[in-house]
Amino acid sequence: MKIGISCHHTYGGSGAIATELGKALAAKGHSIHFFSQAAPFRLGAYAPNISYHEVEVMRYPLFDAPFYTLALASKIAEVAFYEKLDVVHAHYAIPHALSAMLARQMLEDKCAESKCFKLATTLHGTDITVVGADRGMQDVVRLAINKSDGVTTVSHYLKDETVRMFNPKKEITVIPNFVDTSLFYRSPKQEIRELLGIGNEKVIIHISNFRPVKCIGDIIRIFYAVSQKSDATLLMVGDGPERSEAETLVRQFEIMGRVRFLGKLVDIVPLLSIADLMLMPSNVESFGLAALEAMACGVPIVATMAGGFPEFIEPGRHGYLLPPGDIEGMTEKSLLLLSDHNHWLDSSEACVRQAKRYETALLVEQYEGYYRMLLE
Ligand code: GMT
Repeated sequence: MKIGISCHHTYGGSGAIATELGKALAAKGHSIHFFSQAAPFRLGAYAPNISYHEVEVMRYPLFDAPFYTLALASKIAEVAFYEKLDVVHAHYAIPHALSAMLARQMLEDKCAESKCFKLATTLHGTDITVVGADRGMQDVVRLAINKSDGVTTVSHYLKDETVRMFNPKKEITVIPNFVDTSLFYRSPKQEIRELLGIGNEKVIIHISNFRPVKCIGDIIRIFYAVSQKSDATLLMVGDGPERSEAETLVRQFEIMGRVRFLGKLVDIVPLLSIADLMLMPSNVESFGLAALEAMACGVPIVATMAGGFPEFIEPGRHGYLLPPGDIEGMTEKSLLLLSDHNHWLDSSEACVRQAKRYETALLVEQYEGYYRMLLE
């Protein structure tokens, strides 16, 4: 198949899933065309069957804000026509699904309706729960959903939320996030510990784009309480709007020596491989790709009973799920996992087994089947 993939290039789950999907489809022989504002952060080196089309936005003094949505639509229309794309897969409702919809309208006179590409849209989370909940954005998100030929969500939670908020015309299919366990597996390296100046203490990790939904302050509060009773280091991977407040909190708690802010990193496996626990106290999380990738590396999770987490994290088996904001509960469960080695080992092994149920190859097959269904 010839497939266009439109996604965010920035550090985040939707861009990661879109890029890994495209790379896996290309490896199976499909022809993949990525559309983005800059190279998606997980694209990596050249690979056969992959073309990346950078969307250039025209700047003109009259335009206050550049028209990315329109430039993306033009680019999709151009490539779809010349490359005869079968499917365009938009990741995140706006602007990607909307631009693809516009591209189709641009092609109306050029291709017969039956020959034009099918539009698949994957909703990832904040496109519904945050952007979609904004009154000014609701109608445009609804349009993007209803004009897609098919819509998927990354969890049952997100499907239910989408139905509740938008009552879409078509049935939504759930295709969860996935992880390549041939790349994400535990392989602890002493030199990584040395590089970070970590001795024998426990390692707690958090990876995200530090947006308000991630409750970054709660991570610092939980870690502070844990560090009063257990020798531990906290690795904060990623960057975003909540980082400086988190750094201020670290200074207030006087735990600067125990917390490392490492910024945005692409190769996270070496860090996950030395981690004993991942903290994800988000108040909204449609799936939680970072947690799945950590589980593949044998890292148990302490997260919230929110969104899609309960769909793949079984409390007591793969870590623990507590109500959002329950700092005390998350501290207690973190200490439990860090102090009981046999319990940690059982959880770590169960996490690896669970992650294998979300193997990239299995879920990529589901997407291929989904595209075929749209083309029939
Ligand atoms: O919030 C992020 O980490 C990025 C965000 C995005 O939209 O790029 O991630 C969303 O999509 C991921 C991939 O499907 C999901 O695993 C995340 O749970 C989801 N984030 C939220 O719902 C907050």
